[in-house]
Amino acid sequence: MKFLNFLITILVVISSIFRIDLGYGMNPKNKEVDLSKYELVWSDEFDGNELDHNKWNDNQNVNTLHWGAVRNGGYWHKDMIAVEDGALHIKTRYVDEEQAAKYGGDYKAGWYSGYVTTLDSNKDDSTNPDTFLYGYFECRCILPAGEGLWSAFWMMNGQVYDVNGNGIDGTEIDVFESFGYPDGEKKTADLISTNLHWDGYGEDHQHYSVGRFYANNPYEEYNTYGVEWTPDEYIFYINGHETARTSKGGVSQNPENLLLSVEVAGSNGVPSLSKGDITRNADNVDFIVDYVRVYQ
Ligand SMILES: [Ca+2]
Ligand SMILES: [Ca+2]
Repeated sequence: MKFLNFLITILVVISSIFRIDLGYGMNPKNKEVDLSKYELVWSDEFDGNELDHNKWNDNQNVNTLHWGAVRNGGYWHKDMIAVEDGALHIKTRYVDEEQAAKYGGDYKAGWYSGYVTTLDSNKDDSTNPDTFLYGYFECRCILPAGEGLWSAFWMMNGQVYDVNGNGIDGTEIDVFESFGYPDGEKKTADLISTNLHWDGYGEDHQHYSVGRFYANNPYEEYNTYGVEWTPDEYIFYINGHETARTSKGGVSQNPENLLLSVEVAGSNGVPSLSKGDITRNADNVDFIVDYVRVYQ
């Protein structure tokens, strides 16, 4: 029995050192992204003092997605978007009744975060397209270290809502989604999730979980998360190392816009404590994005 305990201890130590998959998630492979066939065609290094509105739209009320003020357990508002110290910050803050009243509309006291999208940014500026078709898309970021917060780097287009039995017209490509902090256990906290969605979000909704993958201390350190999107497949990367490849649903053949977002777990503006007590950790929590780069 002593020997068995010893053996189990050794196995757990070895698996944690080499991060062998014990059923929670997978490590990136050794295979690295090959950028030699690509050129950097678009990027935002977030070097200024404010969001570049030629590149990004940060107002959910003035773009064609029309997602409105309420988003799951919180609210989305452009006041949560800032560019400082060479990075985009999508903040999560508690907004009181007085401030919410100033926002008007559906805004109420609660937890606020935000999103930015290339969709419906300055349309007259051809050097900053709203959408992209194929290429390598990479984001370097630190995830927001608050329970119940859900950050993501993703792509989609309006055709994602069209139901036709495949994702060829449009697929929501979730390069990474984070919702594991701290989730009680370190082994899940370091995992990000990669997903595809197509055929809308109603009863015909299709979802493919590409996998859950280990990043390197993602709530405290910068990691890069990327997808190589070709006409034939999606290949996902963490820090330039391949995590998975798939063509599930049929690869999207239409241009898609980029998004960076933070959501609060819950519904109707009320946080879900089952997903973690965000009031314990969310104060002054930022999703920090050093850059977004597009290679084609
Ligand atoms: Ca479809
Ligand atoms: Ca930067």
